[in-house]
Amino acid sequence: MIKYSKEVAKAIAEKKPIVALESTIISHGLPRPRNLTVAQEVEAIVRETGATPATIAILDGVIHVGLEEDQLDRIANEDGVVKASTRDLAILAATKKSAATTVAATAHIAAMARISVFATGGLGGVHRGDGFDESADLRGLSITPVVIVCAGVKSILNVEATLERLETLAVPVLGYKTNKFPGFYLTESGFDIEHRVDSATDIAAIWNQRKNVNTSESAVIVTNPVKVELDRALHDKLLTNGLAEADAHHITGKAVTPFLLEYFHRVSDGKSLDVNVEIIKSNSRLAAEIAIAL
Ligand code: PSU
Ligand code: MN
Repeated sequence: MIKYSKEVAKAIAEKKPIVALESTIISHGLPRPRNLTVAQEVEAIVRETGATPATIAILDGVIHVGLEEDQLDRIANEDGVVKASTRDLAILAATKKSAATTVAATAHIAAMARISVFATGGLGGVHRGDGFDESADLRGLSITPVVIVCAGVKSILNVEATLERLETLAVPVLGYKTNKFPGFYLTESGFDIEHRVDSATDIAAIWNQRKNVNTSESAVIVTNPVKVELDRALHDKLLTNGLAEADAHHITGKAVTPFLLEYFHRVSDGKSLDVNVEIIKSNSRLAAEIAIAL
């Protein structure tokens, strides 16, 4: 069911470290034309660090693990590319449509391909507000064995409720060189993390112990705080106004996250975009180091 890129097929054959990368961030998280450049830069960072990048997406109903140049271009620029979660995979395969994969779907496919390390920007989680909206990323990570590197959960979410859900779902959360849960655009979200790790080897040691204690079925979340955060006053203003705007436009379901990210990037005149790009780059570098340590 999986089509591998030439580079990823070679890395598998040679048992080299591989890092899975998601594609919704490219198609629905970053604006054109910068989305394609960033996707290429992130792959380059993984290579420079000594691992092989495997950007995951669905093209014409086929699961791709690793994209050739023209395929990455399709994900970045084709209008018909939808945002797909795990539940959509069979539908896409049957209808031969193309889609970018969310954290949940990418982790699912990475596990299918026996890739254990995955880098993204910010996880999905429990949304703010009265309407019940919880990202499929949470349930997905509770049943999918991957190390996922992120900058926490997106700050547009209810971070406290998301942390509680991760506890309920028995998904371990580690702070990379920090005891504070990162806040995506912000270095700290205001919540603590119990478990700090200081190196890729620390993370590999935890990963390797899981089979001994029979907890190998879930993901391990590694949170990597962004070094230079978005101005806090600007962040809070964007958040309040962005949530009101989403409400006024009756944005619901899977459109909520792309809408809010686009709002942040547009209204901050690209300031939030620069931070988002830094997040993805830094997470990809750390993910490559972890893949090598594993
Ligand atoms: N991280 C980013 N930008 C993104 C995402 C993550 O920096 O666009 C995507 C991921 O694909 C994640 C999705 O799975 O947002 C969450 O969407 P939702 O809240 O609808 O589950
Ligand atoms: Mn949702």
